[in-house]
Amino acid sequence: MKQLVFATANKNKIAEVKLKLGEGYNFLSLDDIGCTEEIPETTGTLEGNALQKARYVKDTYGYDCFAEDSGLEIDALDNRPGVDTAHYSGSRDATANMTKVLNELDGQVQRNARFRAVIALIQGDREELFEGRVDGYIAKEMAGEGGFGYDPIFIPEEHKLTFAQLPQEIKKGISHRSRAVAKLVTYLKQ
Ligand code: ITT
Repeated sequence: MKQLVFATANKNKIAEVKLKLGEGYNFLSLDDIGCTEEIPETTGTLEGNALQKARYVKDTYGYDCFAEDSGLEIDALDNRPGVDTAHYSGSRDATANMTKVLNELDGQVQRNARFRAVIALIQGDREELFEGRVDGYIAKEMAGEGGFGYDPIFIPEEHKLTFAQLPQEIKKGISHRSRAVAKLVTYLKQ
């Protein structure tokens, strides 16, 4: 069976991806390969950071792997928080991050936004990128208990509820990550 490492420390991402990858691959996490250090994400783009993380794991540990970088891009904020999504307020605290976004959009009518995910896959010396996105807008206030990160303030355009209010099965069906993963899985099954 082929081995593939998912280079993320985010357990929510692992749970979302694991089911989809299915059989045929022995799926390993960073914990499984003993990688506990913080992997650098310093390129300034989602594409660059995803590649940077995957190359780090390939170069340091030797495994074929994929890494994902995702972020929230808000039109009225010139696509911020973007690559800074995970620690926009200066910490990784989701409530602090969402509060910063809501304050910056205070009084703003144009609230269009998107989640974007980029997956970088390295197998041997081949590198591939896969992108997924979901369009929507930023709610006026936080709502809902499900999901993680910015889910309480993101309303996907095909629904009237936030990702945190929607059943997680619906979120998983339309999320940026699931769309990027679907492309990855199609590629891996070819
Ligand atoms: P790794 O780098 O270890 O993969 P991370 O949490 O640091 O995990 P990112 O650098 O990709 O992940 O940061 C993306 C951030 O974007 C994440 O921490 C969340 O705050 C937010 N985010 C990504 N996908 C999301 C989703 O489906 N729902 C809500 N917020 C999300």
